[in-house]
Amino acid sequence: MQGARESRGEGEREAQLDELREALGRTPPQIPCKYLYDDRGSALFEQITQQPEYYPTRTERGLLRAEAGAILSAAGRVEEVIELGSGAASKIIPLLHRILGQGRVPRYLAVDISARALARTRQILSAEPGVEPLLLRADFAGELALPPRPASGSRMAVLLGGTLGNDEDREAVALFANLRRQLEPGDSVLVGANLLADPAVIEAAYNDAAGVTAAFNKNVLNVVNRLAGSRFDPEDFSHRAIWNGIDRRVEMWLMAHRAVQVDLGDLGGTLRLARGEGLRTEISRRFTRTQLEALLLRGGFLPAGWFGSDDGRFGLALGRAATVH
Ligand code: AVJ
Repeated sequence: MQGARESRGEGEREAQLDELREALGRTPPQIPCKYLYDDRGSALFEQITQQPEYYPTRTERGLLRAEAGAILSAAGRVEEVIELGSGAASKIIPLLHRILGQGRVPRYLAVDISARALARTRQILSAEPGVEPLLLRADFAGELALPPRPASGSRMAVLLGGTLGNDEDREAVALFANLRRQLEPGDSVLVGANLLADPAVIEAAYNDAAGVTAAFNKNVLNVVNRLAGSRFDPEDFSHRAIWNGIDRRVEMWLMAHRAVQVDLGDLGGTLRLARGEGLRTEISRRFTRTQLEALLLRGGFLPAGWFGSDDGRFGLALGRAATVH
């Protein structure tokens, strides 16, 4: 058993090294954003959500609280909520309460790539009598080993926090299509997404005065160093987050403030960057309702509800799993 576990860990590391090698080899070089979320990164992200400039979490939480009833009516007899990227599970409680209020006991399956995030999920849910959380550590972009369906009622997958914004269209459609294959007609997906807003407001959210986002961004270099034995020095890089109005997304970069040559360890070779060149560590897109509904449709979900915040900065799209012909 032990051996099997070790070889799985080793296989996982090899896959991560391949992925990093490929991403760092692009022009410009990139680090996939999921590497931002080691234990420290997950803790820093939680701190980001508490910064005054970072509006998405607050806006989405308010929206979910206000619309929980309407969302559940539109989704129809939900017995199980599957949260993809549960993190600190800070936003899902009103939905679960509403199901409890309808006299049913919701099942709550939390899926996250981070063991620390799942531990936080369990801690937060322990204050919620009547909800039995199931925890699944997995990369939800891949195949999910879902437990058997509830005996009656439907399943609702939720992807909150604007996580979808990290994906290009192709990846977003693949994510929905993959999810659709694991659901039945009548099940649904609820997607929280950032919408177009004033670029100044958006840029401020990714350049908080306290520097938490900068620390979060630079931490990814420690994650790569630990995984690959590479020798990035976070001190050589500055945090940069800019609004790209052509592709309608925030881009997070780590810019070298001097010429650097980085020994890439087990990734092999050396990464050379001139002063002012950088690595892209994240995209965070801003959508329109039409765009989101088109992505859902392409992934096999029929648009079944829309819930927008009063300030227009955030929206929740409900999709219903379409019958496959
Ligand atoms: C967790 C992906 C939604 O894109 O706003 C926050 C991550 N990056 N500050 C986002 C993030 C920088 C966040 N998501």
